[in-house]
Amino acid sequence: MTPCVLLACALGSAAAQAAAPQGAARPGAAAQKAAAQGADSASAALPPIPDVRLERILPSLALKRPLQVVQAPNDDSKLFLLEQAGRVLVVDRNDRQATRGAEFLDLRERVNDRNNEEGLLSLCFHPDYAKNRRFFVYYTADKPRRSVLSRFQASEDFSRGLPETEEVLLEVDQPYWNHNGGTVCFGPDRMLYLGYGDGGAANDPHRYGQNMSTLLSKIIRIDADREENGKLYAIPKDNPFVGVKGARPEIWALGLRNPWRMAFDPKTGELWTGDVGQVAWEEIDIVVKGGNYGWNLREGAHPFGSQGAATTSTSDGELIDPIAEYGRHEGISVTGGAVWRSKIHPSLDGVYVYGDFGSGRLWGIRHENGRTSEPKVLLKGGRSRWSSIDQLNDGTLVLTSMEGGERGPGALFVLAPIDRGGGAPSAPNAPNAPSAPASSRSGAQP
Ligand SMILES: [Ca+2]
Repeated sequence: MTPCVLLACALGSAAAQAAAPQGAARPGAAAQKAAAQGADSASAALPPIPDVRLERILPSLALKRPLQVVQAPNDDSKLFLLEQAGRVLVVDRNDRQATRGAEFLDLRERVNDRNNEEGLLSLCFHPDYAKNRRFFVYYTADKPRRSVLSRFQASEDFSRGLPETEEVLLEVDQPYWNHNGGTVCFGPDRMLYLGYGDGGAANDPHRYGQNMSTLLSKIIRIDADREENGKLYAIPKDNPFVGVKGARPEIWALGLRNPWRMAFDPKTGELWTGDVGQVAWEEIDIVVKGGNYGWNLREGAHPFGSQGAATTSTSDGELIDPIAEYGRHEGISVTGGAVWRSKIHPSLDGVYVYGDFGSGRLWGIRHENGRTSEPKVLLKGGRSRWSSIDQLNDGTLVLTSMEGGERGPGALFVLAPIDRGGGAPSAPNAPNAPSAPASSRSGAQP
């Protein structure tokens, strides 16, 4: 198994990419997509995206391969930090002295994190967590190799997640170690969404992308508050493929290669994802009900493979191109982000922030009322290895980096706009953005 074939983003390409010139933003992806949809692509009609700086938070905290930051709906003060090996730590978000988080959950004995894209990948709390103490976890396990979606309950004082309360909702066999997708989250409709990758290897060898009998390569939507047919979840009646012969009724959207992070915009209800490409194009998608995002017929907004050469639709409908994409001169493995929705720094309101795990580049993009802005490069690159970008309860974002490589300490950042008008900065003590050359990075993506 050659890593440069298997990973969307191989180590080999990471080195090559590091030598490539930074800064040459590829124009036109968003405009091209918008034009294809007949939308008004004029960025000028949308508010500008401000320049930003990164501010480190919890600077003394020791983290090992941090993968996600989430908050419980009943507590804005704490951050739950996922470590890939299977631990969840909890810390006060403003504790600049914190060196260790308190352990909320330890699933290391159940989690298989042997390979780069395996491990404890995502956690989300039930919207009624304050009442039912329920939360959901997505991880990879072994013997057999599979991905697991489980429900847990917290202790009565909410200080601990209780491993013994695990109830497995869904297990999906994983043929290979990579492309496990990875985000579980509730939508504004209180349904539970989960993104699966194509099962791994290269080229989607089993052609799961367009195969409706598997959950691989799909985003699913289930009702986690009802049980039916002997399962711990129910199928929402308005799911797009209910009653379609041969299709799993859990499916909400299809044709994703490896949706690494997805998030709802709490204002518009739109679901955004970053879908990791194979060798050429990383993409950002807005996921709609029943949407087909093209894999393995399309990579980004381009044909993929012999069958994809002239394909823009299937018998079931159009293949949906991304609203933004970038090539290997800008990065090797996209990390989908989230939309800023906060009265804190209103100039960022509505900006979707996403990054690249390999190059450390960071972008912002707007998409409103059918119009899409050009992506703006917020950070050209550096030693940050963006593993997750998550929205907190207050609508601000936390950016998680595995910087430091395999055994590095990891780091967490928040964003602040840079005031070009000469006024006081909106947030003090910015320790600044990472500045080491991109070539110093090592390791591979989650
Ligand atoms: Ca696609």
